[in-house]
Amino acid sequence: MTRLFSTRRRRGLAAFALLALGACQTMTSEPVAHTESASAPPHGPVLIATWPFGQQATDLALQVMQAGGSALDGIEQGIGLIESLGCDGTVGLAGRPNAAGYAQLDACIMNGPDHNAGSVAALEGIVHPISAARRVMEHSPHVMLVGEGARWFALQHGLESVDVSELPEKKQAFASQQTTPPDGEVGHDTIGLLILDAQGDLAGGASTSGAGGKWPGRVGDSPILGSGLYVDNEVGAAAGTGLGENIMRYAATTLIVERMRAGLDPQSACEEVIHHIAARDPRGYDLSICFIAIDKSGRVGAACSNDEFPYAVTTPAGSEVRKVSAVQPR
Ligand code: SD4
Repeated sequence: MTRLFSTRRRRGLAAFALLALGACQTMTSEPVAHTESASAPPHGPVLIATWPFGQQATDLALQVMQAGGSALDGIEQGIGLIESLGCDGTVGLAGRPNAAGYAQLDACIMNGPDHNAGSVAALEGIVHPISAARRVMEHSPHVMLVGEGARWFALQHGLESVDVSELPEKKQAFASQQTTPPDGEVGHDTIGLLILDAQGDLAGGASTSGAGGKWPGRVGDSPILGSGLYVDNEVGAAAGTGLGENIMRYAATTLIVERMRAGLDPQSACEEVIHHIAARDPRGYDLSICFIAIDKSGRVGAACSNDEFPYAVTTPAGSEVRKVSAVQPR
């Protein structure tokens, strides 16, 4: 997976201000065996997120919930923190720009108990896309808003924004080149966060700036329900990260949840879906895709097609970054 950990641009965006958490988490542990699946503690939430920086989201989300917030509050604030920090140059407005030189952001949120969801794509100049997604879910009759309409909606709901007056010029300059944009894989990651709360209900969210250098208007898997995120309150939830084009063509997180419904544990479900995609895709296992999943009993799992994959797991009993090796091709 093409990921550039060294570039961290921070633009001093107003944060959810958990300054104590400081910089983006990058430490990882040794890979864990693929059969690993944590059991839920008898009481209390279980949280899982993509990448080492996801631990800051899971830790904050747990704090939010322990202070009386809902799982959705945990999702919004946990992911919002990563959007503010610009971790890994791949989430929020500090994420890598598209081929025309500006950030277009994707985000999605889904609530288990009422199977409701909200999503925004190709959003420009809004600091917290995850908050925009939640507003779409809670304050619109729709599930997904994109581009100008998504920005207008976010502004109507008072969400924090930055000046986008230079964007028309950038768009014009890009359009006037009349060339095909380069292939857009110069580093990308997503914060995906899944929560099983103390009542046994599930929720999930995702946010990303998408693939650096992507074509303007390109939408990845993250805001597409069933691709980058899916939650079924009867069964479990899953989130994806990696090259969205290789996730969204297979509705991959729906497949993971359905495999859990059929009886697989989250770890096996994530692995099986990578095998499923690799068996059909001309790229085989060279897919650059990774998944996390959680089931209704709090078991968690993760798998990645062709790279190591660190992810964060937090419960009231502790918080750690785990790592899985790439799945072994069949
Ligand atoms: C996308 N899946 O937009 C996202 C990016 C990502 O690791 O997660 N990369 O394709």
